[in-house]
Amino acid sequence: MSILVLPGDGIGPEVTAQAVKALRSVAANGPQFEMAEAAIGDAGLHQAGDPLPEATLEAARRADAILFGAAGTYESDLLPPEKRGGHGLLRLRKALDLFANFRPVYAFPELIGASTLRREVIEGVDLVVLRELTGDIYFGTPRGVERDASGQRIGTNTMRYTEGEIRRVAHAGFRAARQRRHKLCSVDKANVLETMALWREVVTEVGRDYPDVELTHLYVDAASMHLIRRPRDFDVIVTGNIFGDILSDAAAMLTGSIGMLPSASLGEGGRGLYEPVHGSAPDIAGQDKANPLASILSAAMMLRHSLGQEEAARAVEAAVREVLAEGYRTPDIMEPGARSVGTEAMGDAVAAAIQR
Ligand code: GGG
Repeated sequence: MSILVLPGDGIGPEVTAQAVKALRSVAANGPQFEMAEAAIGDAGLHQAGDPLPEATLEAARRADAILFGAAGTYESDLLPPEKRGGHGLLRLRKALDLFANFRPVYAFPELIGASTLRREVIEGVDLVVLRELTGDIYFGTPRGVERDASGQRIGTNTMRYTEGEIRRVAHAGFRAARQRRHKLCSVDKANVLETMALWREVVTEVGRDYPDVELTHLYVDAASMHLIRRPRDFDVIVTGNIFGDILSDAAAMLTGSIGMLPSASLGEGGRGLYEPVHGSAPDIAGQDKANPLASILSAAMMLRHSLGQEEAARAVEAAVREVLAEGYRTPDIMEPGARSVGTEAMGDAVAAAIQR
């Protein structure tokens, strides 16, 4: 089983190192992995002049699974698109056609006290945001910045989805709902945007193949309100690229911190890309402050979905629960009376718990 590790930028390398530690701990008693590392994001730009170097893409195509950290920094965000670290990640997802990004939002009972939201709202939250990942305003053309006749700059992006792109992610959503509580909520903005009217029409058509799944529709504005007001009512949410990006960050707060949210980006084959939902957080990079649990939980998703190691995946998830129950907390989830630890110590604690 081959794993390509792409640590990336900012806190990416720190949190990914802890996930690798967890995988090595798993391998000590069980499945063996071949791990290789490559550059992406600003790191790719510095090393090979490209945020997605050809060698990295080739290695990604060969690997059974990819463990990704984070890409981009504030500095590169202001450069032309081909020089932005974050675009290396977008290009990688697109090149591998990883269109279905599953972002589980689970409120660990041990962390209810760490959340700033009321206990009665978040207790029992267990939902999945399924974000379409290879279309939408992120990739639609025309795009760019140009000048009009008066010399004023105009920025353009285009929200675009083909019927086929909507259909395949809708199927992924219905299949996921079938594995869970049989409820799918499709989120769009069909009252204003043509692209999203098509989205709603196609999801409704696909829904006829899944009579056992209860399908509902919400506009994204209403969905963001209900997600905070009554999150337990949601099971699987399927939505487009930009709405999924925003809604999942909001939903992260139901768990206590965005540092708790893992993700799996899957295509039609078994290969997947696994990454924490959070970005590179350059403001806390190199300070041993970042929460590595989202990265470690992403490694658990990788074991389950791409490597066929269900038992190992459960062992990693159980280890995370164990360290939370023991009171280990990074700064983002700190609460009175807990054991304050940094990135490394949290990774060590999880690796040790996997051995027990
Ligand atoms: N680990 C997630 C990450 O690095 N995010 C930074 C980024 O560029 N994200 C773009 C996106 O997810 O659409």
